[in-house]
Amino acid sequence: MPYIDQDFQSRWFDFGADTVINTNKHVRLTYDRPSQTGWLWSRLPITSTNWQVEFEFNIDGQHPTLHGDGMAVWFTSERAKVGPVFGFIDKFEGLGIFIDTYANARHPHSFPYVMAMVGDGTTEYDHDNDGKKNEVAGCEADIRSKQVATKARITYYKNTYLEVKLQYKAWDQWEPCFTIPNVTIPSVAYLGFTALTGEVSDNHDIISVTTNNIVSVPPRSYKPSIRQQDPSSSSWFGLLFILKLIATFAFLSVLVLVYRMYKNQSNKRF
Ligand SMILES: [Ca+2]
Repeated sequence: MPYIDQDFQSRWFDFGADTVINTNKHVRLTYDRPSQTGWLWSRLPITSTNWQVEFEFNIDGQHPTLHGDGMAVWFTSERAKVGPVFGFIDKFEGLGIFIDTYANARHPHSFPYVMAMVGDGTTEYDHDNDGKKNEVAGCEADIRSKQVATKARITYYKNTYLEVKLQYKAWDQWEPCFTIPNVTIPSVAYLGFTALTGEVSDNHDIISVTTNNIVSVPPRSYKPSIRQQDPSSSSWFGLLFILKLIATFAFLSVLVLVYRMYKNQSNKRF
């Protein structure tokens, strides 16, 4: 899975701050070092009405008990800015889903904690309380340093609901995290991934990102069952298939060329 081409560019995403790309391995938003922040943002906004975003990530570090601060997934009207909310700006407009690995305050639930905040462009993130004032929905999820690949699947039906499921216990076993009814994301929203370390730290990596348009209507209950995905669905990092197509096309072109040359030479004989 090549993340970038030979010019160190990705067609769909760009990255900045402390983000480092290890080609064919991951996009590392932060190293396991203090005071790091990194971002990976889609260059273009999400245009489909209903969609599903699935991404594989990895969070791990050296320290057995103290680690943080966590990472975030964004669907916001702004992009590619650096700030204090898991690496993105405060008072953002849109949806933030935070994978919070460090408890700034005491809570009845454990950490890591995955929570959603809908920003209106003016509300501040309740930093000292791990966003408790802003929390729309959340779940506990033991997603650090797992043997199984850790993934999140976010399904959005406009004005209907948004659902987050996580894979971290077993392969293809999706744990429901939360469903938010009647959530609206800005009509022009960019997809972003950011991470932040402070005094405590972790490696925060993005392994892959896939987006799909959903063309079927949402079911009445909040349990999506059978979905059809339209053929234009895109796998932003899954460029291997396209590369294979290009390679096949190039191979065929060479064949045609050789055949023509051969034919020309044959014609000259007459
Ligand atoms: Ca926190």
